[in-house]
Formats: sequence, structure tokens, C-alpha cells
Amino acid sequence: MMLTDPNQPIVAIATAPGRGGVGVVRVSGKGLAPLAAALLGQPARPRHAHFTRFTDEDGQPIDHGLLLYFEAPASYTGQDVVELQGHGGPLVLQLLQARCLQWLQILADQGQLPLAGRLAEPGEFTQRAFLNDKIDLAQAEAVADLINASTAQAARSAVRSLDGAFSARVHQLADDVLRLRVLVEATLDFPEEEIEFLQRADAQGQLAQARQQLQTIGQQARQGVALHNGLRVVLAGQPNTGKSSLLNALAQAEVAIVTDLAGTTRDVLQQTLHIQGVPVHVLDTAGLRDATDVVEREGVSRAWREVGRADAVLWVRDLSLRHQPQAQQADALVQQGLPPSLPCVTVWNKADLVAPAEHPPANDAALVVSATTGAGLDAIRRTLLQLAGAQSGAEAPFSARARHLHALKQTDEHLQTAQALLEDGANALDVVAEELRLAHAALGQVTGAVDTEQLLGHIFADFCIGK
Ligand SMILES: Nc1nc2c(ncn2[C@@H]2O[C@H](COP(=O)(O)OP(=O)(O)OP(=O)(O)O)[C@@H](O)[C@H]2O)c(=O)[nH]1
Ligand SMILES: [Mg+2]
Repeated sequence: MMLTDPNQPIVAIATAPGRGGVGVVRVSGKGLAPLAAALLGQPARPRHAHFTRFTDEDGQPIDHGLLLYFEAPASYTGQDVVELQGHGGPLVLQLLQARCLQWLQILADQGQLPLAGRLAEPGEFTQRAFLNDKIDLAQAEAVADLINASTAQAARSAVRSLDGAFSARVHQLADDVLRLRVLVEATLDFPEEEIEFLQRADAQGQLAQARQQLQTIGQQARQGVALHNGLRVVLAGQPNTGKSSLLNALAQAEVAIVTDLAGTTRDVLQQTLHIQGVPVHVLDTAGLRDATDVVEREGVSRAWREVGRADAVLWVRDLSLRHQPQAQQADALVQQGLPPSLPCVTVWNKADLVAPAEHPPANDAALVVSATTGAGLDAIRRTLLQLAGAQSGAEAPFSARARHLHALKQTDEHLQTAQALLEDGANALDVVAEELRLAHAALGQVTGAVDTEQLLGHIFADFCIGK
């Protein structure tokens, strides 16, 4: 989205499309008192709910409802905002919107407004709130997260981000990094005393502390991201180990076809589970083997592709075949294909076929379950939650985006370089200063303290119109 004249009045239907009890048309811009007066037939009192009749240009009634006028800066966008609350029918709202645009044109023609109005772009109201310093970027994104939240937990986390919980942590860290920058840059001016000076101020200790703090924030942000995007977990393993049965058992629905034939599943099936409010996308895939059948072979290659882009894998194995050499061999091949860095939990399935005394010990890396009896399913759910980075029961302290994680990671890379250079002795202080500056800039990307138009356009384009 282009950044156009930020003062031009923008108009949008702010409520969701469709019929509803109440619908809202919103206008934001500079100097909208004349618009409020025109719509109302008299000057509007700020922050007062005026009950009125909305009419078209011929004086015919469109609807009756409320007009609210918020005077800058005490509004959502920080500009003058006029809100019309009418009945929530698509036609009524279209007419009200058109009437607002018409008045804005008239007022512009009369010279009461510098520019006529136009329809708002998606997210433009929130963008203006950002541009007018009502909220920062992380908060703006939280608005979208709140609107899109599919669980109560996701909504609560988004509200906390919107309240600035995430931003506050980032600001605090940015302050610490800034202090370090000041320290290092001040030292640059007094080269002969630099080492002693930095040592006295414990620059290294401060840097280590900042990285520690960054790690905590990163972990919480990861939880926030998991809450927003959901985790992708692939059920992978040899044919017939019970992957589809497990998907069905976890989803409590007959989603996938189950047969006793090896090679039943070919297409990738996805089911989203909500575990304690955290969305987890579980994918059932074709059993991994050297398939001869063309269709199955395609299924196997899709299965590997999903493994390649998964956040984690549940490696499903048949417990009743645990000691069978052929199955062991085939499992070894599966294991070779799993990326070593990918979090992977072994799920021994079909525990009902094996006497409990012969079960392997269950732990965090290996679960013993039965899709048939449902034994161990709770352990799988707990594991999925852990993989999502959520401590049991605790909810993500704030919502976050992959964009934030990226910025935090960049920050840490620069801090790490600075730390290494400092430890080496302070011969390259100017480089340390530069790394700290880059770390500071990377942190700024989270809250928008460092702004780039491209970033802005990208973020706000995801919004719905009227927000
Ligand atoms: N006894 C027992 N049988 C199971 C269990 N889970 C699955 N089965 C059976 O194992 C067979 C294979 O199950 P599926 O769920 O189709 O296995 P899959 O891993 O999806 O197989 P492919 O799609 O061919 O890769 C079916 O006959 C299931 O009824 C279990 O926990 N206990
Ligand atoms: Mg299957």
C-alpha cells in the first residue's frame, strides 16, 4: 500500500460484510468537524452519542442511528474521526458510506476541506494510528491478530500485545542496548583509557545480560507466533504403523481412511487441533517406503516434502514390530531421511498388542500409545504443546509474528558478534559500536522505531478494510 496524503479523509464500512444488528461507517481525516455538522444538521459535540436521522441529498431518510465525533488526537487514529452507527444491512451501510463521500466532496468544493475523501485501503485506519503515534507496529499487528484470533487464548495474547506488553519488553531491551552503544561510543573518544573504562562499566556483563533478556523475549515471542500461525506437525513413518488412525483419534473424527493394507494414504491430510487454545496443524502422510506404485510413489514424495517444511515430526512406529529385523531396517531408513535439526518425537503405536511389561520406557523423546484404545493420546497432546513452545498450562504472554522472530534473531547475531569482539580485547571498538548500532536497528524493526515504507505496506495490507 502506498503512503498517500495522511490527512486526506478516508471512509470505510468498519463492520464485517453481511447483515447485523448494527453497522458502522467510519471516517478519519484532518478537520472533520464540518462533516459531522453536515451529517447531523448541527455542530457535533465530541465524544457524545447523537441520535439522529441520516438523509440522502434529497432529504430522504437513509436510516436513523448514532453519530459520534472524536476530536483529534483523542481517537483511534489520532485524527478527527466520525463514526456513523446505523442498522447493519449491506445496502444501508453502502448508502451511508456514499453519503459521507458526497459530503466530503461538497465540503472540499466549498473550501472547508483541503481534500475530498476516498475509500480506505485495508488497514489504513490502523496505519494512521501508527503514523500518529497512537500505537507502535507490534501493537498494530496485534490489532490484526485480535481480529483474526480463533481461540480465546490467542485473543488474550493479542490484547496483551495491543496493550503494549510485547513492545514494553522490546523497548526495555532497546534502552539497554542504547546504553551500551553510548558507553562504547563514548569510549571511542578516549582511546588510551578505553579498556579500563569499559571494564569498570562492565560492558561485557551488560552485553551478556542483554542477550539473556533477548533470549527470554525470543522464547515468549515464539510462543506468540505458534499461537498465531499454529505449529505444523507431520505424522511420518513406515506404512501401516497407524499414522492415519492416530490422526483420526486425535481429531476425534474419521478424517483419514484406515485399512490394514500398507500404502493406504497417498494424499497429505491436514487437521487443525486446538490444544489448550494453541492451534496445531497435524498432517497425515503416506507411509515412507520405496514404493513401486506410481500413485503411492507420489504420495511418498509428498510426505517427504511435508517433513521438509514441518516444525516438528511425530515419528510413528509399530510397537508390535519393535524387535522384527525387517521393520527395524525400514525404520532406520526413515530415520536417515529425517533432518537432524528437526524436533522429532518417537511415537510407539499399537501398544495394545504388546504386554505392558515389554513396553519401552516412555519419556519426552519416545511415547507409547495406542490409536485403538486411546492410551497415550494425552501424552501426544502434551508433547505437541511442548513442541509449540508453550509450557504446560501457561499461555503465551503476547502475540507475535515471524517477522518479529526474524528481527530478534538478527539482533542476537549482532550482539553475539559484539560480545565476541569485546571478549577478544577491545581492539576493534569501532566494529563493536557498529554491531551494537545494527542490533539496535534490528530491535527497532519490531516496534517500528526504525521505519521503512516497504515494511509498513506489507504489514497493513493484511488488514481488513475499515480497520
Ligand atoms: N491393534 C492396533 N491396531 C492399530 C492401531 N493403530 C492402527 N492400527 C491398525 O493398523 C492398520 C494400519 O492403520 P493406518 O492408520 O491405516 O496406518 P497408516 O500408518 O496410516 O498406514 P499407511 O497410510 O498405509 O501408511 C489398520 O488396520 C489399523 O486398524 C493400534 O493402536 N492398535
Ligand atoms: Mg495412512
